[in-house]
Amino acid sequence: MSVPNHATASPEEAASKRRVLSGIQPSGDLHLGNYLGAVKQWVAGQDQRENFICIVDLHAITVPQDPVALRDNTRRLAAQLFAAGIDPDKTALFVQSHVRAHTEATWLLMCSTPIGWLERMTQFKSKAAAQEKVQAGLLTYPVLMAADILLYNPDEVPVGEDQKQHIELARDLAQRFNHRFGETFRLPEPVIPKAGARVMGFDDPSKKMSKSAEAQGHAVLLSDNATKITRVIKRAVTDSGREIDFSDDPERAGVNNLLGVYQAVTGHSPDACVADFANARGYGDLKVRVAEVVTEALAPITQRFDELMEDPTSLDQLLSKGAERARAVAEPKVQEMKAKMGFLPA
Ligand code: ATP
Ligand code: LTN
Repeated sequence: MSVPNHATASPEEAASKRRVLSGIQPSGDLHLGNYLGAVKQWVAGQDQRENFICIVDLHAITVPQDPVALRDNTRRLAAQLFAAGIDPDKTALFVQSHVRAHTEATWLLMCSTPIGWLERMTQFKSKAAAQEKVQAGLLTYPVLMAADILLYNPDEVPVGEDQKQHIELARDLAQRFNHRFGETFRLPEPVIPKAGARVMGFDDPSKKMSKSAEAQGHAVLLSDNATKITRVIKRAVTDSGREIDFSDDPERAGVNNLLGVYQAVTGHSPDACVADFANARGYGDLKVRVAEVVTEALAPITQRFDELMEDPTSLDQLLSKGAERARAVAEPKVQEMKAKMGFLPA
């Protein structure tokens, strides 16, 4: 029996499913934060939802990119997503630059975006502070993200906590457009997972785990082997206490992060997680156990990733199939925008 294909389902079938749209940057191998905060949710929802997942290469170039590395990272990310359980028959996984409607809609939206709204974005402020020269694309990044979302009229936009402000901006832009040109966009809703919503760096639990951070010991990657995973987690920065409990005390952020990872991987309730460590002799025991559950969860993903990377042609074919499905939704939407705004039909 063939697997039902939701992303290419009949209009009636697709209409009965909630549509999900999310995006992820090809800025390096996926880490535990991406997996627990985003990818796991996409995989879990793909049977009940109509899923669109966009590899946002156009967002990646808002900071300097080496062309060879960008191409390699885009393929590696696609392979890691498929390896983590994204099923090409159920989810339209596509590359943003393959669907031109995204750039076209960005310009249309940008022309009614107040600069002040963009300058207020906390991600812009922190990324701009880290660059010697700030390019315009870094400022207009959230408008491209709004286009990614609004073109698909999604019911849900699953993201980590850090992206909430960008979704609110997309809502504001949608409202503005609807008000000025008539009902066109659904107002997007962020869906933020509770456990594992924000995984922090193992080297510095005050900073979120990030693909672009280069420090050794910062992240566990989906491409890491058991030895590396264990080494990173065993060296995780913690305080000098002994108590293993959830806490929002910044001094205890390291232990809180390890427990949060444990909770997200095992799916246990917070109380059960704390109870699991009632007899632990200290943070060493916690680290050993967290390393075990993480290694076990990632082993099959790493293996599948290696297999997929051996056949780039098939990988590219899967991506072009995803882009075709995305275009079928995004292209009519951008045409609707242009017609409402008064552009002459081509
Ligand atoms: P970069 O360092 O290039 O900004 P990133 O690691 O922050 O990358 P993104 O590509 O920006 O990752 O995000 C992909 C998805 O993973 C988003 O839904 C984002 O909110 C989520 N995410 C990223 N980092 C974390 C984290 N540390 N904890 C939980 N979720 C995260
Ligand atoms: N900015 C997001 C990635 C992203 C996205 C999107 C997420 C780009 N377009 C559309 C959800 C919906 C990030 O850096 N995590």
